Amino acid sequence: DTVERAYDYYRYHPMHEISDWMEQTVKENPDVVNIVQYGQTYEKRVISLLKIGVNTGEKKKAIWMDCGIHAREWIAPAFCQYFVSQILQAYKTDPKMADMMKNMDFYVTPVLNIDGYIFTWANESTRLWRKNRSPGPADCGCFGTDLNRNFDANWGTSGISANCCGITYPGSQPVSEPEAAAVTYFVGSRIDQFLCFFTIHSYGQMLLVPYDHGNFTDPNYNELMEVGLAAAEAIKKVHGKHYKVGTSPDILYSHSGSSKDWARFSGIPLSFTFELRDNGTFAFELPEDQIQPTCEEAYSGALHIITYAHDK
Ligand code: ING
Ligand code: ZN
Repeated sequence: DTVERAYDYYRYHPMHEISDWMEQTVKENPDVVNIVQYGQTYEKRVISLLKIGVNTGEKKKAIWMDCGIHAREWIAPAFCQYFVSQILQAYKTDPKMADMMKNMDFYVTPVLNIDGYIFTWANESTRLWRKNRSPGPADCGCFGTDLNRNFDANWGTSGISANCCGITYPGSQPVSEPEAAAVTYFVGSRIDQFLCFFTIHSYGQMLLVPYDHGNFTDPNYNELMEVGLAAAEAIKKVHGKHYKVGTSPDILYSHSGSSKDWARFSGIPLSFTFELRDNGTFAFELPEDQIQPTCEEAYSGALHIITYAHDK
Protein backbone atom coordinates (compact mmCIF):
# COMPACT_ATOMS: atom_id res chain seq x y z
CA ASP A 1 0.00 0.00 0.00
CA THR A 2 1.00 3.59 -0.39
CA VAL A 3 2.21 5.91 2.29
CA GLU A 4 0.98 9.49 2.03
CA ARG A 5 3.94 11.79 2.08
CA ALA A 6 3.62 15.26 3.49
CA TYR A 7 3.58 17.96 0.82
CA ASP A 8 6.91 19.72 0.59
CA TYR A 9 6.21 23.45 0.85
CA TYR A 10 9.89 24.24 0.54
CA ARG A 11 10.29 23.09 -3.03
CA TYR A 12 8.94 24.49 -6.27
CA HIS A 13 6.19 22.38 -7.79
CA PRO A 14 5.01 21.96 -11.37
CA MET A 15 1.40 22.88 -12.08
CA HIS A 16 -0.02 19.35 -11.94
CA GLU A 17 1.37 18.91 -8.43
CA ILE A 18 -0.13 22.24 -7.35
CA SER A 19 -3.51 21.16 -8.74
CA ASP A 20 -3.27 17.84 -6.85
CA TRP A 21 -2.28 19.77 -3.73
CA MET A 22 -5.40 21.93 -4.05
CA GLU A 23 -7.60 18.83 -4.16
CA GLN A 24 -5.74 17.24 -1.29
CA THR A 25 -6.16 20.40 0.79
CA VAL A 26 -9.93 20.25 0.27
CA LYS A 27 -9.98 16.56 1.22
CA GLU A 28 -8.08 17.22 4.43
CA ASN A 29 -10.15 20.28 5.40
CA PRO A 30 -13.60 19.66 3.95
CA ASP A 31 -15.39 21.92 6.45
CA VAL A 32 -13.45 25.06 5.65
CA VAL A 33 -11.96 24.71 2.14
CA ASN A 34 -13.59 24.66 -1.27
CA ILE A 35 -12.24 24.86 -4.79
CA VAL A 36 -13.90 27.52 -6.91
CA GLN A 37 -13.34 27.48 -10.65
CA TYR A 38 -13.69 31.00 -11.93
CA GLY A 39 -12.14 31.28 -15.34
CA GLN A 40 -10.10 29.82 -18.15
CA THR A 41 -6.67 30.66 -19.46
CA TYR A 42 -5.96 31.42 -23.10
CA GLU A 43 -4.99 27.75 -23.57
CA LYS A 44 -8.28 26.68 -21.95
CA ARG A 45 -6.95 25.55 -18.60
CA VAL A 46 -9.30 26.07 -15.67
CA ILE A 47 -8.35 28.87 -13.27
CA SER A 48 -9.29 27.99 -9.71
CA LEU A 49 -8.90 29.29 -6.21
CA LEU A 50 -9.23 27.92 -2.73
CA LYS A 51 -12.02 29.51 -0.75
CA ILE A 52 -11.13 29.16 2.91
CA GLY A 53 -13.42 30.07 5.77
CA VAL A 54 -16.09 28.86 8.14
CA ASN A 55 -19.47 28.54 6.48
CA THR A 56 -21.61 30.63 8.81
CA GLY A 57 -24.49 31.07 6.41
CA GLU A 58 -23.99 34.83 6.64
CA LYS A 59 -22.59 37.21 4.08
CA LYS A 60 -18.93 37.48 5.01
CA LYS A 61 -16.08 39.87 4.44
CA ALA A 62 -13.19 38.58 2.37
CA ILE A 63 -9.49 38.70 1.60
CA TRP A 64 -8.13 38.24 -1.93
CA MET A 65 -4.70 36.82 -2.71
CA ASP A 66 -3.36 35.85 -6.11
CA CYS A 67 0.04 34.42 -6.90
CA GLY A 68 1.76 33.61 -10.15
CA ILE A 69 0.30 36.38 -12.33
CA HIS A 70 3.84 36.49 -13.74
CA ALA A 71 5.07 33.09 -14.86
CA ARG A 72 8.73 33.22 -13.83
CA GLU A 73 8.17 34.45 -10.26
CA TRP A 74 8.13 30.94 -8.82
CA ILE A 75 8.39 32.03 -5.19
CA ALA A 76 4.90 33.56 -5.48
CA PRO A 77 2.94 30.31 -6.00
CA ALA A 78 5.14 28.73 -3.33
CA PHE A 79 4.03 31.50 -0.97
CA CYS A 80 0.31 31.09 -1.71
CA GLN A 81 0.60 27.39 -0.89
CA TYR A 82 2.50 28.11 2.31
CA PHE A 83 -0.03 30.79 3.25
CA VAL A 84 -2.92 28.34 2.87
CA SER A 85 -1.18 25.68 4.95
CA GLN A 86 -0.40 28.20 7.68
CA ILE A 87 -3.87 29.68 8.03
CA LEU A 88 -5.36 26.18 8.10
CA GLN A 89 -2.98 25.18 10.85
CA ALA A 90 -3.52 28.41 12.79
CA TYR A 91 -7.27 27.94 12.50
CA LYS A 92 -6.96 24.85 14.72
CA THR A 93 -4.60 26.32 17.29
CA ASP A 94 -5.01 30.08 17.35
CA PRO A 95 -8.32 31.58 18.52
CA LYS A 96 -7.61 34.80 16.60
CA MET A 97 -7.36 32.95 13.30
CA ALA A 98 -10.43 30.88 14.18
CA ASP A 99 -12.27 34.14 14.74
CA MET A 100 -11.01 35.65 11.47
CA MET A 101 -12.11 32.55 9.56
CA LYS A 102 -15.59 32.93 11.00
CA ASN A 103 -15.83 36.53 9.90
CA MET A 104 -13.93 36.39 6.61
CA ASP A 105 -13.33 34.12 3.65
CA PHE A 106 -9.86 33.88 2.13
CA TYR A 107 -9.84 33.56 -1.65
CA VAL A 108 -6.42 32.30 -2.69
CA THR A 109 -5.37 31.68 -6.30
CA PRO A 110 -2.06 29.75 -6.19
CA VAL A 111 -1.31 30.23 -9.89
CA LEU A 112 -3.20 32.78 -11.98
CA ASN A 113 -1.08 32.66 -15.15
CA ILE A 114 -1.20 28.88 -15.51
CA ASP A 115 -0.19 28.74 -19.19
CA GLY A 116 2.84 30.90 -18.52
CA TYR A 117 3.80 28.94 -15.41
CA ILE A 118 3.70 25.66 -17.31
CA PHE A 119 5.77 27.27 -20.08
CA THR A 120 8.50 28.22 -17.56
CA TRP A 121 8.67 24.59 -16.45
CA ALA A 122 8.89 23.28 -20.03
CA ASN A 123 12.63 23.79 -20.54
CA GLU A 124 15.53 25.97 -19.49
CA SER A 125 15.22 28.37 -22.40
CA THR A 126 11.72 29.43 -21.32
CA ARG A 127 12.34 29.57 -17.56
CA LEU A 128 12.21 33.39 -17.52
CA TRP A 129 8.93 33.85 -19.37
CA ARG A 130 6.76 36.52 -17.69
CA LYS A 131 3.60 37.07 -19.73
CA ASN A 132 0.64 34.85 -20.52
CA ARG A 133 0.59 32.79 -23.72
CA SER A 134 -1.98 34.43 -25.94
CA PRO A 135 -0.79 35.30 -29.44
CA GLY A 136 -0.26 39.00 -30.14
CA PRO A 137 -1.95 40.87 -32.98
CA ALA A 138 -1.88 39.13 -36.36
CA ASP A 139 1.07 41.12 -37.73
CA CYS A 140 3.18 40.72 -34.59
CA GLY A 141 4.69 37.29 -34.43
CA CYS A 142 5.20 37.35 -30.64
CA PHE A 143 3.24 35.74 -27.86
CA GLY A 144 2.08 37.03 -24.54
CA THR A 145 0.46 39.92 -22.73
CA ASP A 146 1.70 41.27 -19.41
CA LEU A 147 -1.30 40.49 -17.23
CA ASN A 148 -0.24 43.11 -14.69
CA ARG A 149 -0.64 45.79 -17.38
CA ASN A 150 -3.92 44.47 -18.76
CA PHE A 151 -6.36 45.55 -16.02
CA ASP A 152 -8.81 48.39 -16.44
CA ALA A 153 -6.85 51.02 -14.49
CA ASN A 154 -5.52 53.82 -16.70
CA TRP A 155 -4.77 51.06 -19.17
CA GLY A 156 -1.92 51.63 -21.60
CA THR A 157 -0.80 55.01 -20.26
CA SER A 158 2.52 54.41 -18.49
CA GLY A 159 5.17 51.79 -17.76
CA ILE A 160 4.27 49.68 -20.78
CA SER A 161 5.75 48.54 -24.04
CA ALA A 162 3.51 49.19 -27.03
CA ASN A 163 5.52 46.54 -28.88
CA CYS A 164 3.75 43.20 -28.57
CA CYS A 165 7.14 41.49 -28.26
CA GLY A 166 8.00 43.54 -25.16
CA ILE A 167 7.70 42.05 -21.69
CA THR A 168 5.28 44.78 -20.56
CA TYR A 169 2.95 44.64 -23.57
CA PRO A 170 -0.48 45.52 -22.08
CA GLY A 171 -2.63 43.69 -24.64
CA SER A 172 -4.88 45.05 -27.36
CA GLN A 173 -7.35 46.66 -24.95
CA PRO A 174 -8.19 46.67 -21.21
CA VAL A 175 -8.99 43.17 -19.94
CA SER A 176 -8.39 41.61 -23.35
CA GLU A 177 -6.89 38.58 -21.60
CA PRO A 178 -9.01 35.79 -20.10
CA GLU A 179 -6.85 35.58 -16.95
CA ALA A 180 -7.34 39.30 -16.17
CA ALA A 181 -11.02 38.99 -17.07
CA ALA A 182 -11.44 36.12 -14.61
CA VAL A 183 -10.12 38.18 -11.68
CA THR A 184 -12.01 41.29 -12.80
CA TYR A 185 -15.28 39.42 -12.96
CA PHE A 186 -14.88 37.31 -9.82
CA VAL A 187 -13.67 40.11 -7.57
CA GLY A 188 -15.75 42.78 -9.30
CA SER A 189 -19.00 40.90 -8.79
CA ARG A 190 -18.47 40.73 -5.00
CA ILE A 191 -16.44 43.91 -4.58
CA ASP A 192 -18.11 45.06 -1.34
CA GLN A 193 -17.03 41.89 0.44
CA PHE A 194 -13.34 42.50 0.00
CA LEU A 195 -11.42 44.20 2.78
CA CYS A 196 -8.04 43.60 1.24
CA PHE A 197 -6.49 42.62 -2.10
CA PHE A 198 -3.00 41.08 -2.24
CA THR A 199 -1.17 40.28 -5.43
CA ILE A 200 2.12 38.46 -4.92
CA HIS A 201 5.20 38.99 -7.12
CA SER A 202 8.96 38.78 -6.99
CA TYR A 203 11.52 40.13 -6.76
CA GLY A 204 12.77 43.25 -4.94
CA GLN A 205 11.59 43.00 -1.30
CA MET A 206 8.90 45.66 -1.43
CA LEU A 207 5.37 46.26 -0.27
CA LEU A 208 3.74 48.52 -2.84
CA VAL A 209 0.73 50.63 -1.93
CA PRO A 210 -1.63 52.40 -4.38
CA TYR A 211 -1.28 53.88 -6.76
CA ASP A 212 1.09 52.34 -9.28
CA HIS A 213 0.14 55.13 -11.66
CA GLY A 214 1.96 58.36 -10.84
CA ASN A 215 -0.95 60.63 -11.75
CA PHE A 216 -3.08 59.42 -8.85
CA THR A 217 -2.78 59.78 -5.10
CA ASP A 218 -4.73 57.45 -2.88
CA PRO A 219 -7.01 59.33 -0.46
CA ASN A 220 -6.01 56.67 2.11
CA TYR A 221 -2.29 56.96 1.32
CA ASN A 222 -1.33 57.74 4.92
CA GLU A 223 -3.24 54.79 6.31
CA LEU A 224 -1.89 52.44 3.65
CA MET A 225 1.67 53.56 4.36
CA GLU A 226 1.19 53.15 8.09
CA VAL A 227 -0.14 49.61 7.70
CA GLY A 228 2.54 48.79 5.13
CA LEU A 229 5.37 50.09 7.29
CA ALA A 230 4.10 48.08 10.26
CA ALA A 231 3.93 44.99 8.03
CA ALA A 232 7.52 45.61 6.92
CA GLU A 233 8.54 45.82 10.57
CA ALA A 234 6.86 42.48 11.21
CA ILE A 235 8.75 41.07 8.21
CA LYS A 236 12.08 42.37 9.50
CA LYS A 237 11.56 40.69 12.86
CA VAL A 238 11.42 37.24 11.25
CA HIS A 239 14.77 37.02 9.41
CA GLY A 240 16.06 40.59 9.44
CA LYS A 241 15.20 41.36 5.82
CA HIS A 242 14.39 44.92 4.84
CA TYR A 243 11.33 45.44 2.63
CA LYS A 244 10.77 48.90 1.17
CA VAL A 245 7.27 50.37 1.44
CA GLY A 246 5.78 52.91 -0.95
CA THR A 247 4.04 53.54 -4.21
CA SER A 248 5.60 52.18 -7.35
CA PRO A 249 6.39 55.65 -8.78
CA ASP A 250 8.05 56.64 -5.49
CA ILE A 251 10.17 53.49 -5.27
CA LEU A 252 10.71 52.64 -8.95
CA TYR A 253 8.48 53.84 -11.74
CA SER A 254 4.88 54.55 -12.68
CA HIS A 255 2.89 51.86 -14.44
CA SER A 256 -0.66 51.39 -15.62
CA GLY A 257 -3.14 48.53 -15.80
CA SER A 258 -2.07 46.72 -12.63
CA SER A 259 -4.48 44.53 -10.73
CA LYS A 260 -3.67 46.27 -7.47
CA ASP A 261 -4.69 49.68 -8.90
CA TRP A 262 -7.81 48.19 -10.45
CA ALA A 263 -8.79 46.68 -7.08
CA ARG A 264 -8.24 49.95 -5.25
CA PHE A 265 -9.99 52.10 -7.89
CA SER A 266 -12.89 49.64 -7.63
CA GLY A 267 -13.24 50.43 -3.93
CA ILE A 268 -11.32 47.77 -2.01
CA PRO A 269 -9.93 49.75 0.95
CA LEU A 270 -6.57 47.97 1.21
CA SER A 271 -4.61 46.84 -1.83
CA PHE A 272 -0.98 45.70 -1.82
CA THR A 273 1.57 44.25 -4.19
CA PHE A 274 4.15 42.14 -2.40
CA GLU A 275 7.52 41.82 -4.08
CA LEU A 276 9.16 38.90 -2.30
CA ARG A 277 12.90 38.03 -2.17
CA ASP A 278 15.47 38.63 -3.21
CA ASN A 279 17.18 41.90 -4.14
CA GLY A 280 18.60 40.65 -7.42
CA THR A 281 21.30 38.14 -6.53
CA PHE A 282 19.23 35.21 -7.74
CA ALA A 283 16.29 37.30 -8.91
CA PHE A 284 13.51 35.13 -10.36
CA GLU A 285 15.54 31.98 -9.77
CA LEU A 286 15.45 32.13 -5.99
CA PRO A 287 17.09 28.95 -4.64
CA GLU A 288 14.82 26.49 -2.90
CA ASP A 289 16.64 26.92 0.39
CA GLN A 290 15.20 30.45 0.54
CA ILE A 291 11.58 29.37 0.10
CA GLN A 292 11.02 28.75 3.80
CA PRO A 293 12.48 31.99 5.19
CA THR A 294 10.84 34.03 2.42
CA CYS A 295 7.45 32.50 3.13
CA GLU A 296 7.84 32.89 6.88
CA GLU A 297 8.61 36.59 6.69
CA ALA A 298 5.97 37.34 4.03
CA TYR A 299 3.37 35.46 6.07
CA SER A 300 4.11 37.63 9.03
CA GLY A 301 3.70 40.78 6.91
CA ALA A 302 0.48 39.58 5.29
CA LEU A 303 -0.95 38.49 8.63
CA HIS A 304 -0.32 41.93 10.06
CA ILE A 305 -2.33 43.54 7.26
CA ILE A 306 -5.09 40.92 7.41
CA THR A 307 -5.46 41.35 11.16
CA TYR A 308 -5.63 45.12 10.71
CA ALA A 309 -8.29 44.76 8.00
CA HIS A 310 -10.32 42.38 10.18
CA ASP A 311 -10.15 44.42 13.39
CA LYS A 312 -10.77 47.79 11.79
N1 ING B 1 6.71 43.83 -10.50
C1 ING B 1 5.44 44.39 -10.81
C2 ING B 1 5.25 44.58 -12.29
O1 ING B 1 4.14 44.37 -12.72
C3 ING B 1 6.09 46.74 -10.26
C4 ING B 1 5.13 45.63 -10.07
C5 ING B 1 6.03 47.55 -11.35
C6 ING B 1 7.02 46.98 -9.31
C7 ING B 1 6.88 48.62 -11.49
C8 ING B 1 7.89 48.02 -9.42
C9 ING B 1 7.82 48.85 -10.53
O2 ING B 1 6.19 44.92 -13.01
C10 ING B 1 7.09 42.62 -10.93
N2 ING B 1 8.18 42.08 -10.37
O3 ING B 1 6.46 42.01 -11.75
ZN1 ZN C 1 5.63 40.23 -11.26
